[in-house]
Amino acid sequence: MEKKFVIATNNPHKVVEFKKILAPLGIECVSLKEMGIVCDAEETGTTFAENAYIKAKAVYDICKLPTVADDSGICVDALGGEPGVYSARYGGEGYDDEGRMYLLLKNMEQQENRAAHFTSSISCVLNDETVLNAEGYIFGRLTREPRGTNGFGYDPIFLPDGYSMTTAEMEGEAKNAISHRGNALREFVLKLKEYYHAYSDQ
Ligand code: ITT
Repeated sequence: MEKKFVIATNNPHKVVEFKKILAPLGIECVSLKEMGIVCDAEETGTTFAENAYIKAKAVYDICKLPTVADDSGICVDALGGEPGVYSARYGGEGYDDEGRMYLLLKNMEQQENRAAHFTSSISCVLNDETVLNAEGYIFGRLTREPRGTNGFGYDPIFLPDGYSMTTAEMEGEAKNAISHRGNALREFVLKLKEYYHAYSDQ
């Protein structure tokens, strides 16, 4: 089974999470930085899955090594699923992660329905013929104030169902055990194993 993957992301927080989630499953992750690859593919898709594939394929085309990408975001029920695939670009230019988080809180000020979920779509370009996909979710609600300094992005305002801590108050391992990215990557590894099982039986 392939055990080494290039991680097609420019987000250093994702790199840390990929490594922590996949190392115990026997998979080594190598970042773009470690590979000396510069690639920032334009995310022209309208779904998480499309954008994940665009990012993985762009890096695979450069290095021809098994490559995995994540496209993710937070979907808020009261906002009809926004910011969704536009989570990293919410509010347009001029906002950083913190600015986007406060913008979301502001846009949610009048809303009593705080339900939200994160989605992570994983695309793995394994070779010229094979692409594996997986998706994971975590459901919860938005707080009214940021809490915690771990994680990134919208973590300080996301309270998972059944927990009293935001994902930014959790230690990395606790977040990864229940997160959208953790769930998607664990499904991806199952699919990878199935693929190699079927392949080795042929
Ligand atoms: P790459 O495209 O290079 O992977 P990115 O950060 O731009 O990096 P996305 O396009 O997938 O990645 O945008 C995802 C955004 O959704 C991210 O910037 C955060 O704002 C938010 N997000 C995704 N996963 C998150 C998580 O686990 N915790 C908090 N916010 C998250």
